[in-house]
Amino acid sequence: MARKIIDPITRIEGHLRIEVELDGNRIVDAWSSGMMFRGIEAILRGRDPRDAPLLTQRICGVCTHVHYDVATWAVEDAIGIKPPPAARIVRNLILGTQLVQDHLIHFYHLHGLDWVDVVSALSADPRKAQDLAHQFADDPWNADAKHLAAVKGRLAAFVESGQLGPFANGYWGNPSYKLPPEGNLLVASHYLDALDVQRLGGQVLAILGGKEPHTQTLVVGGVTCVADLLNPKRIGDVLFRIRKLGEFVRRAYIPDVLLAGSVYADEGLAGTGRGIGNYLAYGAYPLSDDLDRSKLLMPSGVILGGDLTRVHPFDPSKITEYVTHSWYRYPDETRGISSAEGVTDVAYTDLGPDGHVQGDGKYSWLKAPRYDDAPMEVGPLARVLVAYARGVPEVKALVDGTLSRLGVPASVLFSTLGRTAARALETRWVADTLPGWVDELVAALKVDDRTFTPYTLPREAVGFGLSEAPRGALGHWLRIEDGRIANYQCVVPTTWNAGPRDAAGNRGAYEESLVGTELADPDQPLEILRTIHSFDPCIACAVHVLRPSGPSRAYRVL
Ligand code: NFE
Ligand code: MG
Repeated sequence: MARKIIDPITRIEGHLRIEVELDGNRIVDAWSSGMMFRGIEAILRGRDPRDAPLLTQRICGVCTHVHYDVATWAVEDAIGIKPPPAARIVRNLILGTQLVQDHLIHFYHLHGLDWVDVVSALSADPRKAQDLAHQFADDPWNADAKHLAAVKGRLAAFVESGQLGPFANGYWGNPSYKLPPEGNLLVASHYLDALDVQRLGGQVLAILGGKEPHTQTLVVGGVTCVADLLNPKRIGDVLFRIRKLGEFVRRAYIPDVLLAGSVYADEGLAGTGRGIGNYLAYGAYPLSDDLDRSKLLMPSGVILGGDLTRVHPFDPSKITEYVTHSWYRYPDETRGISSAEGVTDVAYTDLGPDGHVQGDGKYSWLKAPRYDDAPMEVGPLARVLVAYARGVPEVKALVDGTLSRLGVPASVLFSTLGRTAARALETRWVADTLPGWVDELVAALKVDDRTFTPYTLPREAVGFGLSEAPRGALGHWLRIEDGRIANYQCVVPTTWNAGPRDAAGNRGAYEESLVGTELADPDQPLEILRTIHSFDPCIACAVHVLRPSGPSRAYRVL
């Protein structure tokens, strides 16, 4: 048995360390460690609850908007108000656009090169690459032979200069790369196109959100972008951009994932990277204006053991967090603590003396969230599976269409490839939905032009906000005492997926997904990157703690 460590894993946000135990080339055990230590939850104590949205948004600059959104819902939940319809729709539009932009960046710039060998693209025949593009799209994005020849020239210049820039240090030539040179050229070409196209998403966030990253037009009770909403030119600016984003998703992203799916189907069918098999979605994008947000675009639910015949109802009170293997202290570490009562008390131990994770030791700054005491995977695959199993027509059509196109059964979804494909399908789902929300907004404003619900802040209250960030289920819980925040807890997608073992020794989602994977070359652990990247790690989101340094309310980052 040999141990292998990848630290840090690149092309992600923050510092993630993965340690695996190998039996020959096969991974037999794995440990995921969040190695970054930050602070947000503790900063919020003692503050006005209305500060929570702006401060929690600073958790992360990647999912730049979601914490703002969820914190706003959480404070509104504590007050017992809902925003007017126009504000709800604007929030959906911002959240959805951010998801599309984030997923595009993820597939092309953070994950694509785990499937695509850019160096192999140099031996592609551009004319054949054009033909290949037409196999997966009627009207492929920017895929004529002349353009692809020019891209090939650009890539060759990169390589000849000896400065691969963003492509440096890849495991090029690894036998786990299976696309033909033409496929590699095509996706590499879209990699470059996506750098430009994703900006349209940022521009929509800036138009509706005032700025980007870190939008600023949400307030507890509603939104402040009133003038923009009533200005037809601004509405047109939004519509043009989200339509263009949708076009890229349909003509580049989906066909590129189909191309990859056709070549890597065996990996999916073998269940490589399957992981836990339990999936959790909180649900998101309220379509109704009742206080309970009873109608959602993305439904909530729990799938256990990969059983798509049964979706269990989601009950937020079943969420707890363990710290048995995390650098925190609980009075009783054999038990989890519910998010509403969450405790943040630092207990750093370092790893074992030999620099490796020790079996019973602490090894991560991430807590270990559990649902009904079971580990869960959250994210696009969880959302797509829950929606599919619940029979949401758009998702049924997208998933069934893709499976029949590739000639594979639904079981292929329970894999690294399935996780990557589900993200693409979800992007299409949301991108196709966004233009209709612009129409809904214009219509809603004609009936009711309120953008804000007045309220009185309670002295004592509890509340929580739940939604779906690009990487998965996101929740914020707060308790207000004497008009101030007494406790604030965030349980974020990457904590669910990247968290360590719990008291019973159950592995987290990253860890479980690696076990059983065979590495073609242990010195080039491409398969580990492929599976970990398929979750789209964000460690900035997953850890946010400070330690009090004394009796004053100053806090010191360790
Ligand atoms: Ni920093 Fe985040 C998302 C949140 S991470 S990116 O999506 O919430 O888990
Ligand atoms: Mg937390």
